[in-house]
Amino acid sequence: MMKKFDTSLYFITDSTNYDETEFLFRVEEALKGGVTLLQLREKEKSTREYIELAEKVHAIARKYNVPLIIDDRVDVALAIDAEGVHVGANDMPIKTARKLMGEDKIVGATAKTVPWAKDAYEQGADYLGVGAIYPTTTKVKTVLTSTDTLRDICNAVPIPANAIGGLNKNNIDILEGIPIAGICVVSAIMKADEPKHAAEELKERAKELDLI
Ligand code: TZP
Ligand code: MG
Repeated sequence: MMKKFDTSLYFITDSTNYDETEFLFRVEEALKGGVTLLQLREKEKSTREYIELAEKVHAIARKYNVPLIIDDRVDVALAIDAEGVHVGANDMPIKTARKLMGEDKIVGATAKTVPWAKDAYEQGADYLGVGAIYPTTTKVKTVLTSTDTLRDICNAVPIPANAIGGLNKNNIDILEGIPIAGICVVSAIMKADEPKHAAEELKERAKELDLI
């Protein structure tokens, strides 16, 4: 079965510092600005709160035909019938996530080395997030990944690989010529004065550079 998803402008949310109304507004603005894939990423919420927010975000994403990926939590993804889940190094093993989610759902994984990327692919990952390319201000346990490693990963696996970490419209030129499928951002859109405009500008720049 062909899963249709487009990782070219992958927006990962962070609700920290926003009330729910403002958060949902920002998410919708980002979708209006051309985000192609959306991830809900919550680290502090209770299971109940995560599910409630995920349902609201899912309803918005559906209006724009954008698949919703849930970070880390297969249970939350299944509970709201999200289109997918993203698992990192300390989350559920990819093959377990795949087994629980089924073949028709999107399972994304994090990879920072070529062997790790190949293993993720073999375990059934549909796409990879690779980084951090630049230091990030988003709360995450990560280390930097070089653009050489990013290029090697893109060439080593047949699934889409996205760059992530500290990326914004002024610094994505570093990715020029690397066969990524797209870029993942949190802050560049989430914390922008105007998330819609930020998404539009980022997409424009990525297209100019022939990244997407
Ligand atoms: N994984 C590696 S870097 C990162 C994640 C989740 C955060 C990216 O956030 P930002 O704000 O785009 O740097
Ligand atoms: Mg995770």
